[in-house]
Parts: sequence; structure tokens; C-alpha cells
Amino acid sequence: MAPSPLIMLVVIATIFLPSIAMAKEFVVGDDHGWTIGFNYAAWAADKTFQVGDTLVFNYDAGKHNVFKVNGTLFQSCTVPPASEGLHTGSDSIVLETPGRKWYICGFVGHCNAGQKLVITVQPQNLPPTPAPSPLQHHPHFGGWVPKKLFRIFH
Ligand SMILES: [Cu+2]
Repeated sequence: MAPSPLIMLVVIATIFLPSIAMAKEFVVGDDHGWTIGFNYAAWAADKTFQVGDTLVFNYDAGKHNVFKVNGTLFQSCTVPPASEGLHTGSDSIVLETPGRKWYICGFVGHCNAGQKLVITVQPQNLPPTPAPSPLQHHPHFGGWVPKKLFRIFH
């Protein structure tokens, strides 16, 4: 008995769906949230971040905050002006560009105590575009010929 079209559809979907990029939301530190005494390097190590994904920083507003910094500031735990920080207690950051991203807490001593996160954002996986057909229908020849030969037959 031939497989039903429905089963074929399910098989095809199973093969191709995982390759379509879905924007994900990452809660930084999971249930621990954004705090001191947590290893954010280990947290990030097994995750793949892509353009379009979102980072969510959850913490007690007034006890922590979030600053996006560059690699130099990250290494030295140097906090930018307060106006550049996020401090709502639940800050979402959409990863809009690929590359390294650095985040630190701006409270005195927190970054040095390990409240710092560095991730690498991968370019978005675009759905594969179908390859252009190498064949072209030939009006005189009356059939499909390779595009390379189209002019010769024309
Ligand atoms: Cu903090």
C-alpha cells in the first residue's frame, strides 16, 4: 500500500521544519535570574543565540540593573553612565545584530562578583531559497532545454 499523502506531508514537515529559524526567548540565568553568585558563562555555553532572539533579564529592581557594554568595559567591569542602563527588573533585549554582546550589572562590585554575561549572536538562518531552474522552455524547439544552450537553439 502506498503511503497516504497525509503521512508524506508529516514526513516532509518533520524533515524541513527544524531548519526554519524560530525566534527564541532566553531568560538569563533561568530561574536564578540576573544576580550575583551565578555562572553566566556556563549558562550561555550550551546555548545558540541568533539574530531575532530575545534576552530577558529578571531581577529585583533597585538591587541590580543591566548595562550593554563593549568588550573592554566588560573585562574591566567599567559601568557606563546610569542613563544608558536598564533597570525595570524585567528587561527584554532583542538581539538585532550578529556578533559578541556584553552585559554587566552596574551595582558596585556585582560585575566583579560575576554578574556579567557575554554571548555570541549568530546570523539568522534564512529559509533556503529554491535554486533557479537550469532549464528554460524553448518556444521553437518545443521543449525544455538547459539555459546554457537556450541561445544556441534560438
Ligand atoms: Cu547586580
